[in-house]
Amino acid sequence: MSSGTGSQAAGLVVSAVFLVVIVVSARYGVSIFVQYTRALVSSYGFGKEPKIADLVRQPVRQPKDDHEPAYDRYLVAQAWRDLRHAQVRGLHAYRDTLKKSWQSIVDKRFRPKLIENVAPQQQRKPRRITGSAAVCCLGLGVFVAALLVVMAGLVQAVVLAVLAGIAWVLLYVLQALDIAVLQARGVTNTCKNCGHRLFSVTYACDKCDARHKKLRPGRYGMIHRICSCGNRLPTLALNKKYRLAAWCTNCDRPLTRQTGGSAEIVLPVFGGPQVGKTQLVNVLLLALERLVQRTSGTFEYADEPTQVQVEKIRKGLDQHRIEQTLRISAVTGTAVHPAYSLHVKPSTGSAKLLHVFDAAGESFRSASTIEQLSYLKLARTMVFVMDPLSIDTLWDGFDDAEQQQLTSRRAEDEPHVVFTETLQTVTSMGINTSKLRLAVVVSKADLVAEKTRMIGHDDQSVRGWLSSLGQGHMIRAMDHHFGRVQFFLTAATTDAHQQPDVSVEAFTRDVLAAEGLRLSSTSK
Ligand SMILES: Nc1nc2c(ncn2[C@@H]2O[C@H](COP(=O)(O)OP(=O)(O)O)[C@@H](O)[C@H]2O)c(=O)[nH]1
Ligand SMILES: [Mg+2]
Ligand SMILES: [Zn+2]
Ligand SMILES: [Zn+2]
Repeated sequence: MSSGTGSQAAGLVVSAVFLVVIVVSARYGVSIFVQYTRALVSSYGFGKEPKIADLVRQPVRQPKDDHEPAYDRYLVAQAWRDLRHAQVRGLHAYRDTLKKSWQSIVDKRFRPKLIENVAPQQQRKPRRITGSAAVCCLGLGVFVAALLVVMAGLVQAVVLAVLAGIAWVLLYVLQALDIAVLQARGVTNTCKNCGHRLFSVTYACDKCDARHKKLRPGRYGMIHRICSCGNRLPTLALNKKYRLAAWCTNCDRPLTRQTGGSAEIVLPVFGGPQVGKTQLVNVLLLALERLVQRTSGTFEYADEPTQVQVEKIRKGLDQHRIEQTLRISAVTGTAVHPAYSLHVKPSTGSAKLLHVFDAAGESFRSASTIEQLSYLKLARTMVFVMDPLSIDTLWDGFDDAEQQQLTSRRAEDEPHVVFTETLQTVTSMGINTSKLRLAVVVSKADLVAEKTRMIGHDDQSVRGWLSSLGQGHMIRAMDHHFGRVQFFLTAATTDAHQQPDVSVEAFTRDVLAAEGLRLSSTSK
């Protein structure tokens, strides 16, 4: 036998041994890894016996700090709990399979079971050499399986992290999109109670009333979130979240229905005490309802108080009772009256949420109440009401009997005094009046009808009449400080058929048209 063939044979033996070692080790490694994978698959809810992780319920009905009463978004928390759960179960499977393989080697090779009724010398002998080889193969298999398991774990974590990253970017994209759409449509959130414009609003769950302070795409959900009660809430205006009841984040009082769903018109009505602001606003509400109906649009009170107030006016439509109702609301009102709020959807064009603020003239005089006039900053049009009876030149033209009769309805302060005070207040609030429209309403036209019989109700005629009464200086000041000034002469009364006077209707139509809400009956 040559040394050549000898070394060839040795080479063959080594190769054969090597192959056997590889095959046996691979068998151990694969069986461990297969068991690990099975455990993973069932942990993620697949297969015949799924064993998913428990959903962690959060007892967050009373949220603390910045926690919202809602479940975390899947990729924020539960996904990582699921991953951990799957890995733990996978590793248990790994350990159990390893134990079983070890036990079987021990049983077969090192401590073979005694066979009953067989003589001791004929019992199976321990085979320590092949046993040790099997242990080595098992060690190798375990090592390779460990590498695979670590890699599989890493891949899962990386995939999850990438998904979470994508979701995180998407959140901001969604948020930005929602804000952009709202801005393009001119949608804002104004509190009718405190007069603040709000950047964020508190929403209430429509099932359990839990308050959600940051209902937008975020850690609790993308386009929806699950409230702690299990109810699904939309997180975007695009998703109509404005249909939920909402609360002001500034004064904690309720916002009008569907705030944040349409563009808003903020209309402050100001002037001295007794000039006729409240009466004008009330008749304006009636006029608006009529205008909308006539042009086949839709009209809806945006909240209870507005509805109640209008019902009151309608019930007491004979003049005496109107005045009584008005007097009550005028007395009980503090510096800040909650606005009257209405949703108006014209037959053509987009819907608007209109807030009419009846600003008590008195509040313009006190620095402490000016704080409460923040809604003035939101207005594009201001309505200044003045009582013609308070112009001395006109008043002196009435005889004693007439004066006696009218005196209870006359405002004391002369219009130019009130206007100057108001202008000072508005300017001190940092409002640039040159960008604003000013609608000047000369009220109580019915009471001065005798004096205005020859005078038209259009802007130029009213200006001419007021100038003739010595008000030219005030008119020039108005034109100087405001962007556009338009004069109206109105009788805030209703006729025998409970219809508002045409003068208020014309005023309402013109002022709202300038605000982009067209309600002209000719366009029917
Ligand atoms: N006849 C008539 N009376 C009016 C008119 N506007 C206001 N009044 C009366 O003037 C008084 C003061 O009105 P009110 O609206 O309470 O004034 P405010 O203090 O500016 O809110 C009340 O007696 C009203 O009935 C009007 O256009 N015609
Ligand atoms: Mg009033
Ligand atoms: Zn809820
Ligand atoms: Zn508020």
